[in-house]
Amino acid sequence: MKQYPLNMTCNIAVLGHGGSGKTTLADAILCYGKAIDHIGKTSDGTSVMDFDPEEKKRKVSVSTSVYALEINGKKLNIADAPGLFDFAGGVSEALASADSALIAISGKSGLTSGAKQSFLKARGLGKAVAFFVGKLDSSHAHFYRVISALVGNYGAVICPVVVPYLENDEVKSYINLIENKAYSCDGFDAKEMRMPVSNEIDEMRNMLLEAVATADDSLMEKYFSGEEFTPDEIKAGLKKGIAGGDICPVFCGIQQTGAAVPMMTDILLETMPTCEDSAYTLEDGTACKFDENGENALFVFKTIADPFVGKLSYFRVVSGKITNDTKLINNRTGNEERLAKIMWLKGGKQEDADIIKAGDIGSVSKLGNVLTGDTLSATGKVKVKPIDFPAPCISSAVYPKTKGDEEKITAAFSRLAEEDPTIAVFNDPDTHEQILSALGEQHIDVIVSRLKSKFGAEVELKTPKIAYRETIRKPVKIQGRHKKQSGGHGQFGDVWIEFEPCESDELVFEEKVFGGAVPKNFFPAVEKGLRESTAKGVLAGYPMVGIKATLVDGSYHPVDSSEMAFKTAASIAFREGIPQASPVLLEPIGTLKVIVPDEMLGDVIGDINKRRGRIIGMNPAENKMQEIIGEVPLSEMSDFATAMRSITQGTASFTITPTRYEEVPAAIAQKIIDAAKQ
Ligand SMILES: Nc1nc2c(ncn2[C@@H]2O[C@H](COP(=O)(O)OP(=O)(O)OP(=O)(O)O)[C@@H](O)[C@H]2O)c(=O)[nH]1
Ligand SMILES: [Mg+2]
Repeated sequence: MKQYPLNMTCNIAVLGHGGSGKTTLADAILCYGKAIDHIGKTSDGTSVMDFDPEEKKRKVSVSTSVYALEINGKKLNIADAPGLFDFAGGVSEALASADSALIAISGKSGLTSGAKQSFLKARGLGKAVAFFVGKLDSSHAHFYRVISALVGNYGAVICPVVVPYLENDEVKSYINLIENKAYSCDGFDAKEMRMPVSNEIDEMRNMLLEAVATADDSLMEKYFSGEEFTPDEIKAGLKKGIAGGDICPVFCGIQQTGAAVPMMTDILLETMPTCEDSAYTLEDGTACKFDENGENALFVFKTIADPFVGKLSYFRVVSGKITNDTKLINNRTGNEERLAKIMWLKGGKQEDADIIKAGDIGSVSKLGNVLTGDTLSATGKVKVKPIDFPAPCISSAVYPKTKGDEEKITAAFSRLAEEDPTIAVFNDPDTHEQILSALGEQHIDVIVSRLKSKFGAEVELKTPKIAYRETIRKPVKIQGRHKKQSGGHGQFGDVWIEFEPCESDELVFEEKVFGGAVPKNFFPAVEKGLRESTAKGVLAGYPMVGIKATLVDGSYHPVDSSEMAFKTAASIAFREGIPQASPVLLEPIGTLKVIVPDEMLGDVIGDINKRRGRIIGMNPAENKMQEIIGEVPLSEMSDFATAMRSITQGTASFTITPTRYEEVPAAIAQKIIDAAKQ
């Protein structure tokens, strides 16, 4: 592969709603660029971008793939991101590698939540955005409905560039509004036709001309004097407007056949920001230009863990020129890393590279201590702003299918978590379960499947146990007496204990013994007996909290009393006293914060109420969203992520932070107690 200057290199992330046709679009562009010889089908596993076995099996993209392509004398890296929210980590990675985003919208499904979220994410990172309205061959696809929705949502930035001419809702030709010419497209072949007469198309062209006039003062003058723009002027205006965020060009076509894809690709290559136009951000917020002559530095935006091939790190060079055997220092670890063999990315394959320059993307294997988000540089001082990944929001408890596999599973998890920063695996100290947290049920399913296929570790999933606790509500005074005569030495311990509620997780122990009724040296044994007893509550066996125990009286035997006997006496007092002290079950309560679009507020509040949640407050948030703050019992929240996704089509995000314990309502408590007794 040749070397290209910054202004001839361009990295585009393909984003959009699940199933909107992103991977097929990426394949179509690759095929037009002659990198592959036919447009693959994700539905039969023949796409070069959906190369992962999990993607072929599920027929959806699961992670971001990158392909380096030489086209029209330029270098284009395409990053095809997954659309399903479960795999949203891939969107963050794709955007971290790209100068701009191409959002695929299905002409049939329209401007859905996934496309809107892609837009917000891309613009939030300051990336230029273009839209491709595809699948125009499917019945009920309607380009002009999508245009109205885009304008309705984003206003004047929406700028049609290639639009269809429709007769009876069928595409008769594609209009290149820059040239003002019509083409009939058969796959990649385009034949010029007579320009149709259509008010709709005139309106689209006016939108384009207005947008470019607004982007450039000199064009504005020309526009008002009624002069026509030349195609080159329009393209220059587009380039300026797109880079400044004032224009989002809109294209259309059929990705499966390739119709109108060449027209879009050619225009994108001329008008979207190149590496020269875009910038990267350092951790301190400074924006920097990509610079081939600067210090060698690269940013790792994705990692693949493979038990056989080893680790593969995807990187974008931010400055300098990386060659084989370049040595760089990792800013996070301070370790020197040698990049033995650098490669271009070709979907699931790699191609050896000699030099990878600033702005461009490559990969390198076997950097054992390097993680996604790391910056490697000659001095080790460069630190690119880390990627903002979505936080895991759904949890499962993981049990090995085969006893003895625990270590293998833990090792495999840590490898998978290196590959996927949206996974968290930890041991719950309260329930002693291993918990896997991720972005959704399909995400967890893929992780479990990869554990098996990549690491030979089989696991079973369960709903995580809830860390209930028990406490008492009223004081009680009780005797615990332990007396045993078995042949020679007997055992004797006798205590009177007052139990009462208090504000402490740990048992609070005091003694108020008069006249040596219980000798001092047995106090620790009494305390130990009580403390050990609190580990298992009397109702359902959950740890007891909020108890104060005072040793007030007792008696002893000069020969038969022992520490063991007093410990046993104390535990008898506990076992008999606590059931009389109105024991109750406590459940963990968390603070819930949900960000949700205005129009879905009612449905989300309804769902929270159904889960015994309480709404505490509401605040307006950015982008026509509201923040709901509430308190919820954690036991009701295991499927909250799934419910939110279906109620809000994946537009809501939320966090739950455990805060305190509260009494479980009686009817529910009884069910928990009954379940514990089984
Ligand atoms: N009618 C029609 N269907 C298409 C076209 N392109 C893709 N599809 C179908 O749409 C479905 C999804 O296509 P993909 O390319 O996998 O979509 P995607 O956006 O990459 O999906 P995810 O990555 O899983 O979100 C597949 O069944 C394709 O066959 C098209 O141009 N026309
Ligand atoms: Mg895909």
